[in-house]
Amino acid sequence: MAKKVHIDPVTRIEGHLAVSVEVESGKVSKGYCKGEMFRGFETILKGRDPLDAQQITQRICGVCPVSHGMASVLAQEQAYDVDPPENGRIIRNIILGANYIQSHIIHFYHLSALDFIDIKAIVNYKGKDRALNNLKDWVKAELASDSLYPAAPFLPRYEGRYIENTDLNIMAIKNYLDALDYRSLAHKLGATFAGKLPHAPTLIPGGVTEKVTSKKIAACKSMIKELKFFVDNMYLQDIFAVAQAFPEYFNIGKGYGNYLSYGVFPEASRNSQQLFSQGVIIEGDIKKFNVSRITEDVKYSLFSSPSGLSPYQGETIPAPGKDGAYSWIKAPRYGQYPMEVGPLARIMVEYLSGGNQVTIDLVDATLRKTGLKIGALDSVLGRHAVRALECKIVADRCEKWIDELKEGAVVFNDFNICENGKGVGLTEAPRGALGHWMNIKNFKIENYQCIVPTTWNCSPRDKEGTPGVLEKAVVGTPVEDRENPLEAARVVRSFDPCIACAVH
Ligand code: NFE
Repeated sequence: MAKKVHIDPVTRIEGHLAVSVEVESGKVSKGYCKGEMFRGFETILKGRDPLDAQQITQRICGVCPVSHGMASVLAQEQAYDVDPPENGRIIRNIILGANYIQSHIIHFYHLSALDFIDIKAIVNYKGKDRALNNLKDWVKAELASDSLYPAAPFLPRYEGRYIENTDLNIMAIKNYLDALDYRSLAHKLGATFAGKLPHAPTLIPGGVTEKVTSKKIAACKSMIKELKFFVDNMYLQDIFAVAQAFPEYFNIGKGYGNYLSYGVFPEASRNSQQLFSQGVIIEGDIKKFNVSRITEDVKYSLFSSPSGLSPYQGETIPAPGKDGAYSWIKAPRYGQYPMEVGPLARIMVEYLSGGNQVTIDLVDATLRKTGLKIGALDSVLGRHAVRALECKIVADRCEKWIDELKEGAVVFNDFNICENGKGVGLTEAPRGALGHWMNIKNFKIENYQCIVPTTWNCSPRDKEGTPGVLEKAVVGTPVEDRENPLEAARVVRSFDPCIACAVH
């Protein structure tokens, strides 16, 4: 008989998520993904000045605000028919690139690594590193104390099999600590042109407000070099170390194999080539993306609006207590398909469409090194690995974008807000495909709808009863101990969920 197991709350993610699974014969047979909070940004935006949108929507999240600001200015640029000049485009790529780097670093080291690394190994540290000794002394003192939760937030944790090699654990813990500084450095890199971070005031329709100076270029060059060093020598190495210790996680966490990428990091003006291309993969076939195929279902979501609406007509009417509904996350679908979004989707679209050679070569080198086939990337470790590869691709490209900046050249093109109009801004946040749909009437926002990466990945069932991507990926996961469903939690974290965004 199936036994219910609740991971509630899912810790070490952004926002409030509960995942319930049914376990039969030691494996997950069903999964339910529950977004646990309503926020209401789409309602807040109604009736406001359209130019408020890129500032207000950035407050949806502190981790991917740049992407929300970008989606909002792209929607407005379509409505006002304006494009950024070259310098504006490149500055945006650098700010967004820096945001990817910090987001991927925090996801691996500070949110996911403790699924695999044994933090308790620190008590056996014998070296002279000051930070490690500080951590060791603190953990020992905590464990000897009568605190209710000693060594929180590292402990308590789901118990199970963690890395057993002490040196490997210590190396990863050292990188965990260093990653705090590198993440901060990535924010400094982005803030050089963002004005400040995490919420970037510089983003406006038509470009950015921050000018290019030789001093800023020099500062950015030195920061990106340091970040590249960390990504190449620590992040990628730690991912391979985890992969060697847990090879079975290339077979756990398989999704539908349907991928959606809107494309991101334009390499020339609007609708031109992008570092990561736009595309859709359904049942192994790469297809041209068609925005009109996107709709949202709410049968199992706590909203009273009808299912199947296009986001331009989308409604957000909360209905707490709705019969049969179990999540504050809507269920976006492409046609009838639940689509996986994120680094895996971007890399799969790029690889299968024969796109950017740098990406293809890096994926091929990784497959050679691990002896895996491309399909194995559709897994827990595959998602972690391609996120790290993507971090490298973005960091390397960022260095070149900095070289392409032109001191003193214009950073924005002027525009007029339209009296009536509409626009969709499609971009890729670190966690995947992000769209903002905006209707303008009498110079005010009439309707605003966001479909966010974690809304795609963590959706509940749709009107046909088809489970969302994470709900599908967790099925089949072996759970050794129902009191410690560590294996299922690893599947959940591989998606890097952000529920703050998903429930927006
Ligand atoms: Ni709140 Fe986000 C990203 C967006 S996730 S982190 O990346 O958009 O849904």
